[in-house]
Amino acid sequence: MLIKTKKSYQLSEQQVTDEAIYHARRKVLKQLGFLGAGSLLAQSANASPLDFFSSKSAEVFQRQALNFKQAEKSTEILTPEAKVTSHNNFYEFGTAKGDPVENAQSFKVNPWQLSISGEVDKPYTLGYDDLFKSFSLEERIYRLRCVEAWSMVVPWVGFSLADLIKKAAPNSRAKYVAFETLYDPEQMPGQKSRRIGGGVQYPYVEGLRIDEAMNPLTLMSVGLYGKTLPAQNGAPIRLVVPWKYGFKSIKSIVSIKLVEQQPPTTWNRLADHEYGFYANVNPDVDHPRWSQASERRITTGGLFARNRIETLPFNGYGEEVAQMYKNMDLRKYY
Ligand SMILES: Nc1nc2c(c(=O)[nH]1)N[C@H]1C(S)=C(S)[C@@H](COP(=O)(O)O)O[C@H]1N2
Ligand SMILES: [Mo]
Repeated sequence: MLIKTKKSYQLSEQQVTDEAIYHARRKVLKQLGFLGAGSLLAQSANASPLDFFSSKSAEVFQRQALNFKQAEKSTEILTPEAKVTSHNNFYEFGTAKGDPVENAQSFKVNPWQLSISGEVDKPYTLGYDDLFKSFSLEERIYRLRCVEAWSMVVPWVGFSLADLIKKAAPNSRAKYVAFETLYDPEQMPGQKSRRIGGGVQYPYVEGLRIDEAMNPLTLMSVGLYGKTLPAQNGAPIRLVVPWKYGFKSIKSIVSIKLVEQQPPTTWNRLADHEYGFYANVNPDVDHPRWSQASERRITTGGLFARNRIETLPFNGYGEEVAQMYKNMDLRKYY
C-alpha cells in the first residue's frame, strides 16, 4: 500500500503541474477503469521489474489523474522528467551536466547492499529488493536547490530516513549519520580518472546531524516520476534533504553509519571556505563565487518563461526545520 501523507511541507499535487504531467494525467484519465493498474505501468520503459513497485507507481499516476482538475490552479511547476534525468551532478560519471546520463547507462544496481551500522544495537543490511519492500513508500514533491544556483521540482518516491534509522535501534552515542556512495572505479569512470571525476576524493561521503536525519522531511529516495531511479539520479537509493544544497543529497548509497563525531563530507573536504557541513539553503550567505539570493528554476523553458526566482531561506521549508538551528549562527555554520 502506498501511503501518501499530506503534510504542510509537501508540495501537494494540487500545487504542481506541468505539461508532461498534464498529458500523463489525460492519458491515465482515459485509461482509468479500462486497464489494470499493473498493466498500465508495465509498459513504461523504466518500470521496476518488481510488481509491487509497478503497481505503486500506477497508484501514484491514478491519484494524479484524479487530482487533475485541482492541479490546473497550480503555483509550482514540476520540472519535466526529461530534464530531471539529463541535467545532473554525479561526478563519479563526469563533471558536465550531460555526462551522467551518458556514462551511467550500464551501471549495475542489482545486486546491491546497503549496510546500516555504527552506534546501533541492531545493525542490518538491505539487498536490492529490500530497498523497495522494507518501508512504506510515498511520493514526495520537493524543490531541489543546487549550490550552483539552479533548482528543480521533483516528484520523488521513497521513505523517511527516520524509519530506516529507527529499525537499527541507535544508542545514545549516535549523534551524527555518515553516508557513503559506492566505490567501484570499474563502473564509475570519475573514480578512475582525476580528470573525469573533477579531483574529488572518492568514495563521495556526506553527513547529517542526528536530528536532521530524523526530521520527517529527510527522504531516502528509490524512485522519481513513479519509476525506479535512473542511474544518473543515484540508483538504486539516494538521500534527498530538500532544505539543504543539493550536494548533501548523496547518491547510490552503500553505507549509512551512526557515529559520535561530525563526519567528513566531500565538498567541505575539497573547499572548506566554500562548502560547510550544514549547507542549509540561505539567500543571505553568498558562496564566494556566486550569489545565493536567487536561482534559475529549470522548467519547460520557452521564450517567455520567467525562471529567475528568489531563493527562500531553507529552500522554503523553514517552518519545518528552522527550529533545529535556533541557537546557531548560520553565517558561521554555513
Ligand atoms: N555520489 C554523489 N552524489 C551526489 C553528487 C555527486 O557528484 N556524487 N552530486 C550532488 C549534487 S552537487 C547535486 S545538485 C545533486 C543532483 O541530483 P540530481 O542529479 O538527481 O538532480 O546530487 C548530489 N549527490
Ligand atoms: Mo549541486
